[in-house]
Amino acid sequence: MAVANEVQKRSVNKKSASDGQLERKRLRMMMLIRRFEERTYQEYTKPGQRIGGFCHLYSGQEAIAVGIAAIYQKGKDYLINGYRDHGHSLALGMKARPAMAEMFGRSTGCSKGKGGSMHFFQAEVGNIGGHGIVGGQIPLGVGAAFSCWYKKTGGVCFTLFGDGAINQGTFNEALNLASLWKLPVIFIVENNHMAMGTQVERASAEPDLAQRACGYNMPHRNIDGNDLDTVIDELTEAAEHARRGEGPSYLVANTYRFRGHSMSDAMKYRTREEAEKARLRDPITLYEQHLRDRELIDDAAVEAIETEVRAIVDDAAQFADSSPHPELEEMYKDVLAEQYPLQK
Ligand SMILES: Cc1ncc(C[n+]2csc(CCOP(=O)(O)OP(=O)(O)O)c2C)c(N)n1
Ligand SMILES: [Mg+2]
Repeated sequence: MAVANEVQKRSVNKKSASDGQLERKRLRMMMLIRRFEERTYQEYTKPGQRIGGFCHLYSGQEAIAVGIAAIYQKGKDYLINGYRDHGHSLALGMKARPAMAEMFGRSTGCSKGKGGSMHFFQAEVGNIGGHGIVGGQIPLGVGAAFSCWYKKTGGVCFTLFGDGAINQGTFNEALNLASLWKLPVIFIVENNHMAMGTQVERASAEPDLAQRACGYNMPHRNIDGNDLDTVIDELTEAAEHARRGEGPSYLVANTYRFRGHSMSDAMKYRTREEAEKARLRDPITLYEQHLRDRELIDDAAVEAIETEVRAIVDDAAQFADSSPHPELEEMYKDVLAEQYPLQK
């Protein structure tokens, strides 16, 4: 796991409430995402499998989604993503029930059961998916940022993609235009160091992925994507830059995915030692320890959160399982959105 030029800017979040309520909320959200993903894994793999299709879990990368949510301005901002999208949707406020129902392909799901794991959307909060084509979302994110600029909304578009996606041609087109036109977009590479079974070093001629943005005349840096406070600080800076009209930034959030690429992955491309070492930097454990050091949380509080998120996810699974499948006539509906809700 090469993490070159890593900027470790852990700092105390000065804006947070002194009683730690905000911090506990963030820890809770990371724990909810983890629980949701682990339950999804169980539902996918157990006999009588209720979840089908492609499914990519976010376990290990939670600090990035929760860091974005900490500074995201609902009603103004957009978030666009690849297919590893459950965590971001939950962090932006999607309830576990419609999220799990979407996994089960039920009509009560966030995409009415027609999108599945890779196509979580929640248009009313600017969550514009959930995209299965690697790198396809990068220019779409620039388009959303263009609309923020054109309408002077003050919004920014958080555009997320993986380390594998930066080798797609769309990356070049999107970064160039965004910088040339100074669009309010934050490019966030979720660098889990693997694209399916291919390590970054085997796919990128320049393994320091921050260097990839050198030719686009925009701020670019590596950040510790497992440290929630660092993610928040770095994103705050990038968002202020964009909201001031100074254009895009490019952040490489270095992290690690704990599970396989998708559900059928024997993970022969990595050693047990590598995976175990990565677990030592589990973003949830790191943040929990950080809150303990600051005496903002104790055993009882952590246990209470664990119990709560378990109950939320159990309820979501029951809800999903008892929800109906979409009717056949639903098949051709929602294919084209004539008007996007935020454009009203
Ligand atoms: C255009 C395109 N090519 C290939 C694929 C198959 N594919 C799905 S995921 C993936 C790896 C992408 O890895 P990365 O961008 O690092 O994201 P991660 O899965 O690590 O989050 C590939 C090659 C695809 N979905 N789209
Ligand atoms: Mg990757």
